[in-house]
Amino acid sequence: MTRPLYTISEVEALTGLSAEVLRQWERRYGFPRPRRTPGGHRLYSPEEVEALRRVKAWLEAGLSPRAAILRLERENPLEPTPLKEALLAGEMERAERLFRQALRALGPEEVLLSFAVPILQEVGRLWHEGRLGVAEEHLVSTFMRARVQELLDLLGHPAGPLVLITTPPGERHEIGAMFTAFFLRRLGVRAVYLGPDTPLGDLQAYARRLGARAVVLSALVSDPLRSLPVGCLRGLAPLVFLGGQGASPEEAARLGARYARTPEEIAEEVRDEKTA
Ligand code: B12
Repeated sequence: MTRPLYTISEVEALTGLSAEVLRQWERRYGFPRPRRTPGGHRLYSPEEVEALRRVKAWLEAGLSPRAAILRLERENPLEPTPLKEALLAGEMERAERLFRQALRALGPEEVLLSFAVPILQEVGRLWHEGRLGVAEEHLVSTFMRARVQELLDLLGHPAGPLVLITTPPGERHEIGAMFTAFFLRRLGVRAVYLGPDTPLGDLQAYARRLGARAVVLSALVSDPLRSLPVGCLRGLAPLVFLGGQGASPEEAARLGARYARTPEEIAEEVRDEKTA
Protein backbone atom coordinates (compact mmCIF):
# COMPACT_ATOMS: atom_id res chain seq x y z
CA MET A 1 0.00 0.00 0.00
CA THR A 2 1.44 3.39 -0.91
CA ARG A 3 1.15 6.21 1.62
CA PRO A 4 -0.77 9.30 0.50
CA LEU A 5 1.36 12.39 -0.11
CA TYR A 6 0.00 15.91 -0.22
CA THR A 7 0.84 18.80 -2.52
CA ILE A 8 1.54 22.23 -1.05
CA SER A 9 -1.95 23.52 -1.95
CA GLU A 10 -3.56 20.47 -0.30
CA VAL A 11 -1.45 21.15 2.82
CA GLU A 12 -2.57 24.78 2.76
CA ALA A 13 -6.19 23.60 2.74
CA LEU A 14 -5.62 20.93 5.43
CA THR A 15 -3.66 23.11 7.89
CA GLY A 16 -4.64 26.68 7.12
CA LEU A 17 -0.96 27.59 6.75
CA SER A 18 -0.09 29.44 3.55
CA ALA A 19 2.31 28.02 0.96
CA GLU A 20 4.55 31.01 1.56
CA VAL A 21 4.78 30.29 5.29
CA LEU A 22 5.47 26.60 4.59
CA ARG A 23 8.34 27.48 2.23
CA GLN A 24 9.72 30.07 4.64
CA TRP A 25 9.78 27.63 7.59
CA GLU A 26 11.44 25.02 5.42
CA ARG A 27 14.20 27.53 4.54
CA ARG A 28 14.61 28.94 8.04
CA TYR A 29 14.03 26.00 10.36
CA GLY A 30 14.46 22.94 8.15
CA PHE A 31 10.82 22.05 8.95
CA PRO A 32 8.76 20.69 7.28
CA ARG A 33 10.99 18.73 4.95
CA PRO A 34 8.83 17.57 2.02
CA ARG A 35 10.14 15.25 -0.63
CA ARG A 36 10.02 16.42 -4.27
CA THR A 37 8.44 15.12 -7.44
CA PRO A 38 10.81 14.67 -10.42
CA GLY A 39 9.50 18.07 -11.54
CA GLY A 40 10.54 19.66 -8.22
CA HIS A 41 7.07 20.02 -6.64
CA ARG A 42 6.84 19.55 -2.87
CA LEU A 43 5.08 16.47 -1.47
CA TYR A 44 4.22 16.27 2.25
CA SER A 45 3.66 13.09 4.28
CA PRO A 46 0.58 12.61 6.52
CA GLU A 47 2.91 12.80 9.57
CA GLU A 48 4.15 16.20 8.40
CA VAL A 49 0.61 17.43 7.92
CA GLU A 50 -0.23 16.26 11.45
CA ALA A 51 2.91 17.97 12.84
CA LEU A 52 2.01 21.19 11.00
CA ARG A 53 -1.46 21.11 12.54
CA ARG A 54 0.09 20.88 16.01
CA VAL A 55 2.47 23.73 15.29
CA LYS A 56 -0.44 25.81 14.03
CA ALA A 57 -2.35 25.15 17.27
CA TRP A 58 0.67 26.30 19.31
CA LEU A 59 0.95 29.45 17.18
CA GLU A 60 -2.68 30.17 17.94
CA ALA A 61 -1.90 29.67 21.63
CA GLY A 62 0.74 32.41 21.34
CA LEU A 63 4.05 30.63 20.60
CA SER A 64 6.41 32.03 17.95
CA PRO A 65 7.06 29.76 14.92
CA ARG A 66 10.60 29.06 16.16
CA ALA A 67 9.40 28.13 19.67
CA ALA A 68 6.59 25.96 18.28
CA ILE A 69 8.95 24.05 15.97
CA LEU A 70 11.46 23.57 18.82
CA ARG A 71 8.64 22.23 20.99
CA LEU A 72 7.68 19.76 18.28
CA GLU A 73 11.26 18.47 18.09
CA ARG A 74 11.44 18.17 21.88
CA GLU A 75 8.25 16.17 22.01
CA ASN A 76 9.35 13.88 19.26
CA PRO A 77 12.93 12.91 20.06
CA LEU A 78 12.57 9.16 19.57
CA GLU A 79 13.08 8.97 15.85
CA PRO A 80 16.48 9.11 14.07
CA THR A 81 15.26 10.45 10.69
CA PRO A 82 15.20 14.18 11.60
CA LEU A 83 18.78 13.92 12.89
CA LYS A 84 19.92 12.17 9.70
CA GLU A 85 18.20 14.80 7.59
CA ALA A 86 19.69 17.68 9.58
CA LEU A 87 23.16 16.16 9.12
CA LEU A 88 22.74 15.57 5.40
CA ALA A 89 21.53 19.16 5.03
CA GLY A 90 24.62 20.39 6.92
CA GLU A 91 22.42 21.95 9.65
CA MET A 92 24.85 21.32 12.49
CA GLU A 93 23.16 23.38 15.17
CA ARG A 94 19.90 21.55 14.63
CA ALA A 95 21.71 18.18 14.50
CA GLU A 96 23.41 18.82 17.85
CA ARG A 97 20.14 19.90 19.39
CA LEU A 98 18.34 16.77 18.14
CA PHE A 99 21.17 14.53 19.37
CA ARG A 100 21.02 16.08 22.85
CA GLN A 101 17.25 15.80 22.99
CA ALA A 102 17.44 12.13 22.08
CA LEU A 103 20.16 11.67 24.71
CA ARG A 104 17.98 13.18 27.42
CA ALA A 105 14.97 11.12 26.39
CA LEU A 106 16.65 7.78 25.78
CA GLY A 107 20.05 7.73 27.50
CA PRO A 108 23.45 7.20 25.85
CA GLU A 109 23.32 3.45 25.12
CA GLU A 110 19.98 3.64 23.36
CA VAL A 111 21.01 6.73 21.39
CA LEU A 112 24.20 5.07 20.20
CA LEU A 113 22.42 1.86 19.20
CA SER A 114 19.16 3.24 17.83
CA PHE A 115 20.34 6.58 16.44
CA ALA A 116 24.04 6.50 15.60
CA VAL A 117 24.22 2.92 14.20
CA PRO A 118 21.14 3.11 11.91
CA ILE A 119 22.13 6.56 10.64
CA LEU A 120 25.68 5.40 9.84
CA GLN A 121 24.32 2.25 8.18
CA GLU A 122 21.85 4.24 6.10
CA VAL A 123 24.59 6.67 5.07
CA GLY A 124 26.80 3.68 4.11
CA ARG A 125 23.98 2.25 2.02
CA LEU A 126 23.24 5.54 0.25
CA TRP A 127 26.95 6.06 -0.40
CA HIS A 128 27.30 2.50 -1.73
CA GLU A 129 24.33 3.10 -4.08
CA GLY A 130 25.98 6.29 -5.33
CA ARG A 131 23.15 8.43 -3.92
CA LEU A 132 25.40 10.30 -1.49
CA GLY A 133 28.90 11.69 -1.81
CA VAL A 134 31.97 11.13 0.34
CA ALA A 135 31.64 14.67 1.75
CA GLU A 136 28.26 13.90 3.36
CA GLU A 137 29.54 10.55 4.67
CA HIS A 138 32.58 12.31 6.20
CA LEU A 139 30.41 14.91 7.88
CA VAL A 140 28.10 12.29 9.41
CA SER A 141 31.03 10.13 10.62
CA THR A 142 32.85 13.15 12.05
CA PHE A 143 29.71 14.22 13.89
CA MET A 144 29.10 10.74 15.33
CA ARG A 145 32.77 10.27 16.27
CA ALA A 146 32.71 13.57 18.19
CA ARG A 147 29.50 12.64 20.01
CA VAL A 148 30.82 9.19 21.01
CA GLN A 149 34.06 10.82 22.19
CA GLU A 150 32.04 13.24 24.35
CA LEU A 151 30.07 10.39 25.87
CA LEU A 152 33.30 8.47 26.52
CA ASP A 153 34.84 11.49 28.26
CA LEU A 154 31.76 11.92 30.44
CA LEU A 155 32.05 8.37 31.72
CA GLY A 156 35.37 9.00 33.44
CA HIS A 157 37.95 6.28 34.06
CA PRO A 158 37.06 3.20 36.10
CA ALA A 159 39.82 1.51 38.16
CA GLY A 160 41.01 -2.06 37.44
CA PRO A 161 42.92 -3.85 34.72
CA LEU A 162 43.69 -1.78 31.63
CA VAL A 163 42.14 -2.65 28.25
CA LEU A 164 43.49 -0.98 25.10
CA ILE A 165 41.19 -0.60 22.12
CA THR A 166 42.09 0.09 18.51
CA THR A 167 41.51 -1.29 15.02
CA PRO A 168 43.76 -3.70 13.10
CA PRO A 169 46.40 -2.29 10.73
CA GLY A 170 44.72 -1.05 7.57
CA GLU A 171 41.28 -0.69 9.21
CA ARG A 172 40.18 2.93 9.15
CA HIS A 173 36.63 2.50 10.52
CA GLU A 174 36.94 3.61 14.12
CA ILE A 175 33.43 4.26 15.43
CA GLY A 176 32.85 0.55 16.23
CA ALA A 177 36.07 0.61 18.33
CA MET A 178 34.89 3.77 20.11
CA PHE A 179 31.50 2.17 20.78
CA THR A 180 33.24 -0.84 22.27
CA ALA A 181 35.33 1.44 24.50
CA PHE A 182 32.14 3.21 25.60
CA PHE A 183 30.24 0.02 26.43
CA LEU A 184 33.23 -1.49 28.24
CA ARG A 185 33.63 1.61 30.40
CA ARG A 186 29.93 1.56 31.07
CA LEU A 187 30.46 -1.99 32.35
CA GLY A 188 33.14 -0.68 34.71
CA VAL A 189 36.18 -1.71 32.65
CA ARG A 190 39.18 0.64 32.41
CA ALA A 191 39.00 0.83 28.63
CA VAL A 192 41.24 3.27 26.73
CA TYR A 193 40.67 4.03 23.07
CA LEU A 194 43.93 4.60 21.18
CA GLY A 195 42.64 5.66 17.76
CA PRO A 196 42.46 3.46 14.63
CA ASP A 197 44.99 1.52 12.58
CA THR A 198 47.76 0.89 15.13
CA PRO A 199 50.86 -1.04 13.92
CA LEU A 200 50.99 -4.34 15.82
CA GLY A 201 54.63 -3.96 16.99
CA ASP A 202 53.88 -0.58 18.58
CA LEU A 203 50.67 -1.89 20.07
CA GLN A 204 52.43 -4.80 21.72
CA ALA A 205 55.26 -2.62 23.07
CA TYR A 206 52.81 -0.10 24.49
CA ALA A 207 50.52 -2.77 26.00
CA ARG A 208 53.58 -4.31 27.73
CA ARG A 209 54.85 -0.99 28.99
CA LEU A 210 51.47 -0.15 30.54
CA GLY A 211 50.86 -3.70 31.78
CA ALA A 212 47.55 -3.88 29.84
CA ARG A 213 45.43 -6.94 30.63
CA ALA A 214 43.79 -6.98 27.22
CA VAL A 215 43.89 -5.57 23.71
CA VAL A 216 40.60 -5.30 21.79
CA LEU A 217 40.51 -4.88 18.01
CA SER A 218 37.44 -3.81 16.06
CA ALA A 219 37.18 -4.79 12.38
CA LEU A 220 34.37 -3.49 10.17
CA VAL A 221 35.83 -4.81 6.94
CA SER A 222 37.52 -8.17 6.46
CA ASP A 223 40.18 -7.29 3.84
CA PRO A 224 42.72 -5.76 6.25
CA LEU A 225 42.44 -8.86 8.47
CA ARG A 226 42.93 -11.26 5.56
CA SER A 227 46.27 -9.67 4.72
CA LEU A 228 47.61 -10.23 8.27
CA PRO A 229 49.89 -13.27 8.85
CA VAL A 230 48.78 -16.31 10.88
CA GLY A 231 49.12 -15.90 14.65
CA CYS A 232 50.15 -12.23 14.51
CA LEU A 233 47.71 -11.07 17.19
CA ARG A 234 48.82 -13.71 19.71
CA GLY A 235 50.74 -12.25 22.65
CA LEU A 236 49.85 -8.57 22.04
CA ALA A 237 48.58 -8.73 25.65
CA PRO A 238 47.52 -11.55 28.03
CA LEU A 239 44.05 -11.38 26.43
CA VAL A 240 43.45 -10.38 22.81
CA PHE A 241 39.91 -9.95 21.45
CA LEU A 242 38.76 -9.39 17.90
CA GLY A 243 35.18 -8.34 17.03
CA GLY A 244 32.99 -6.26 14.70
CA GLN A 245 31.14 -7.05 11.47
CA GLY A 246 34.39 -7.66 9.50
CA ALA A 247 35.64 -10.31 11.97
CA SER A 248 34.63 -13.96 12.37
CA PRO A 249 35.47 -16.74 14.86
CA GLU A 250 37.55 -18.48 12.14
CA GLU A 251 39.56 -15.35 11.31
CA ALA A 252 40.11 -14.62 15.00
CA ALA A 253 41.39 -18.18 15.54
CA ARG A 254 43.70 -17.92 12.50
CA LEU A 255 45.21 -14.69 13.81
CA GLY A 256 45.55 -15.91 17.40
CA ALA A 257 42.80 -13.84 19.08
CA ARG A 258 39.54 -14.63 20.86
CA TYR A 259 36.44 -13.73 18.90
CA ALA A 260 34.11 -11.46 20.91
CA ARG A 261 30.46 -10.94 20.05
CA THR A 262 29.66 -8.43 22.79
CA PRO A 263 31.45 -6.07 25.17
CA GLU A 264 29.86 -8.05 28.05
CA GLU A 265 31.85 -11.14 27.02
CA ILE A 266 35.06 -9.12 27.11
CA ALA A 267 34.24 -7.49 30.46
CA GLU A 268 33.54 -10.89 31.99
CA GLU A 269 36.83 -12.38 30.83
CA VAL A 270 38.84 -9.35 31.87
CA ARG A 271 37.29 -9.57 35.35
CA ASP A 272 37.85 -13.36 35.51
CA GLU A 273 41.55 -12.82 34.92
CA LYS A 274 41.56 -10.31 37.74
CA THR A 275 40.24 -12.77 40.26
CA ALA A 276 42.37 -15.64 38.91
C1 B12 B 1 31.93 5.87 8.12
C2 B12 B 1 32.36 4.80 7.13
C3 B12 B 1 33.63 4.91 6.57
C4 B12 B 1 34.64 5.98 6.99
C5 B12 B 1 35.16 5.65 8.41
C6 B12 B 1 35.43 6.92 9.21
C7 B12 B 1 35.84 6.63 10.62
N1 B12 B 1 36.65 7.51 11.13
O1 B12 B 1 35.44 5.66 11.26
C8 B12 B 1 35.74 5.87 5.88
C9 B12 B 1 35.50 6.96 4.84
C10 B12 B 1 37.17 5.95 6.35
C11 B12 B 1 35.38 4.52 5.25
C12 B12 B 1 36.25 3.88 4.41
C13 B12 B 1 35.95 2.68 3.75
N2 B12 B 1 34.78 2.03 3.77
CO1 B12 B 1 33.35 2.47 5.00
N3 B12 B 1 31.78 2.82 5.94
C14 B12 B 1 31.48 3.73 6.81
C15 B12 B 1 30.04 3.52 7.33
C16 B12 B 1 29.13 4.53 6.64
C17 B12 B 1 29.85 3.65 8.83
C18 B12 B 1 30.79 2.75 9.65
C19 B12 B 1 30.47 2.85 11.11
O2 B12 B 1 31.09 3.57 11.84
N4 B12 B 1 29.44 2.11 11.55
C20 B12 B 1 28.97 2.17 12.93
C21 B12 B 1 29.36 0.96 13.71
C22 B12 B 1 29.50 1.35 15.15
O3 B12 B 1 28.29 0.02 13.56
P1 B12 B 1 28.55 -1.52 13.37
O4 B12 B 1 29.62 -1.77 12.44
O5 B12 B 1 27.23 -2.15 13.12
O6 B12 B 1 29.10 -1.90 14.84
C23 B12 B 1 28.32 -2.58 15.81
C24 B12 B 1 28.91 -3.94 16.08
O7 B12 B 1 29.59 -4.43 14.95
C25 B12 B 1 29.78 -3.71 17.28
N5 B12 B 1 31.22 -3.74 17.14
C26 B12 B 1 32.00 -3.02 16.33
N6 B12 B 1 33.29 -3.30 16.59
C27 B12 B 1 33.33 -4.20 17.58
C28 B12 B 1 34.40 -4.82 18.24
C29 B12 B 1 34.14 -5.73 19.27
C30 B12 B 1 35.26 -6.40 19.97
C31 B12 B 1 32.78 -6.03 19.63
C32 B12 B 1 32.50 -6.97 20.73
C33 B12 B 1 31.73 -5.41 18.96
C34 B12 B 1 32.01 -4.51 17.95
O8 B12 B 1 29.48 -2.45 17.82
C35 B12 B 1 28.50 -1.78 17.09
C36 B12 B 1 27.26 -1.60 17.93
O9 B12 B 1 26.51 -2.77 18.03
C37 B12 B 1 29.78 2.03 6.90
C38 B12 B 1 28.30 1.68 6.75
C39 B12 B 1 27.90 0.59 7.73
N7 B12 B 1 26.94 -0.22 7.35
O10 B12 B 1 28.42 0.45 8.81
C40 B12 B 1 30.69 1.91 5.67
C41 B12 B 1 31.24 0.53 5.30
C42 B12 B 1 31.64 -0.24 6.55
N8 B12 B 1 32.41 0.87 4.51
C43 B12 B 1 32.59 0.08 3.50
C44 B12 B 1 33.66 0.18 2.58
C45 B12 B 1 33.61 -0.74 1.38
C46 B12 B 1 34.73 1.07 2.79
C47 B12 B 1 35.99 1.22 1.93
C48 B12 B 1 36.62 -0.10 1.46
C49 B12 B 1 35.62 2.13 0.77
C50 B12 B 1 36.74 2.38 -0.22
N9 B12 B 1 36.55 1.82 -1.38
O11 B12 B 1 37.70 3.04 0.08
C51 B12 B 1 36.94 2.00 2.86
C52 B12 B 1 37.82 1.03 3.68
C53 B12 B 1 38.81 1.75 4.51
C54 B12 B 1 39.55 0.79 5.43
N10 B12 B 1 40.56 0.15 4.92
O12 B12 B 1 39.19 0.67 6.56
C55 B12 B 1 31.50 -0.97 3.40
C56 B12 B 1 32.02 -2.33 3.86
C57 B12 B 1 31.45 -3.48 3.06
C58 B12 B 1 32.04 -4.75 3.56
N11 B12 B 1 31.32 -5.42 4.47
O13 B12 B 1 33.10 -5.11 3.21
C59 B12 B 1 30.38 -0.34 4.28
C60 B12 B 1 29.46 -1.36 4.99
C61 B12 B 1 29.54 0.57 3.35
C62 B12 B 1 28.75 -0.19 2.32
N12 B12 B 1 27.46 -0.35 2.50
O14 B12 B 1 29.26 -0.65 1.35
N13 B12 B 1 34.16 4.09 5.61
